Amino acid sequence: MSTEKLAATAKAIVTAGKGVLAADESNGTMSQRLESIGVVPTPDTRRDWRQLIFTADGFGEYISSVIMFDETIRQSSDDGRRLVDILSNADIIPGIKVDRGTHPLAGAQGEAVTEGLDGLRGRLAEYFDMGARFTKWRAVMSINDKTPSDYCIAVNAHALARYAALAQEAGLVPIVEPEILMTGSHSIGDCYTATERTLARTFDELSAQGVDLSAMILKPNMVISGHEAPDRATTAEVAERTLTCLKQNVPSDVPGIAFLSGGQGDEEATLNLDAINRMVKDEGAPWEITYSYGRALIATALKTWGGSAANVEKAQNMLLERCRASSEARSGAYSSSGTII
Ligand code: 5MM
Repeated sequence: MSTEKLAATAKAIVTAGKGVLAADESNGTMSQRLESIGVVPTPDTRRDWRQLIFTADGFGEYISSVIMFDETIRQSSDDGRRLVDILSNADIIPGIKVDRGTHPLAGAQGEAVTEGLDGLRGRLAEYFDMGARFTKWRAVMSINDKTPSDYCIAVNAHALARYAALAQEAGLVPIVEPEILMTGSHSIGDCYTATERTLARTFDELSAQGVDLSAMILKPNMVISGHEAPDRATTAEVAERTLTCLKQNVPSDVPGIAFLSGGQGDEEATLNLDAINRMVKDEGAPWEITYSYGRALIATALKTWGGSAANVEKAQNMLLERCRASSEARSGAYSSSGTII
């Protein structure tokens, strides 16, 4: 596929007013989420949940693209339509998570490396044939007094770049997700430093491995205090530190940045994205800035559903409400009262 076509898909993923839904929970994570609402996890109940999301009327007004897990891209709705076709027919770009999760990094106590490069070329070709047009790979780094180590950042950056190069070769736009976890009591300053080191190394590797930056999307964490930090930074500080860190470390060739929510509450993730985009309105930025949220979009809807067919419409409305709020925040026009300002 031509670079122009890939770059056009990347731009479509971050198109004005829309963002990405990360519905790529692996079976283990999705099963835990279902158990938390009293639903027995099976392929069918996981399918029912994804079907509820993908068939929400008006979902495509706010969502440009959806990241799926391997099981989902192979499934059909209860009336026999392929889930991937339901997305495509609604003009939503189907994507697929291609990493195989995080594993302990040898020689680095408590740190992890993301695996999944073996056989990746073949898997990418299969996903392209199934209708996927973009992919995602997530690396995770945590903050404590010794981490993230240079070693952990380097191996994950190298793997992210190898994945991204293979994805582009297969005609798929790579979403590159280096995540600094919010777990812990670290300060926003510690998060800034870890994010900066990780982004700098990741873009070094992407360039060294010939990845076309105009045909990829960056999915970073916001620069934010740890969950258990005694004095968590304000929304204004998060916006200021995040935008500064990105401006210093993300080349302007990249068309878009789509944040993960990382365990922020849904309202917190919305307000922070809104504050960042308000700053962008004042001072400008070279990239589109949007969302690629998982938990921040689905948490309330999942609880509302509770596995009952009777609650599907109510849950879809909750989902659409969070999508609409994120869409407004993506333009720096969110007010928690729900009015666009
Ligand atoms: C949806 O969660 C994804 C991870 O699931 P597994 O750990 O089960 O593979 C994850 O990759 C997600 O896409 C990102 O972390 C962003 O999700 P959040 O919930 O942080 O916005």
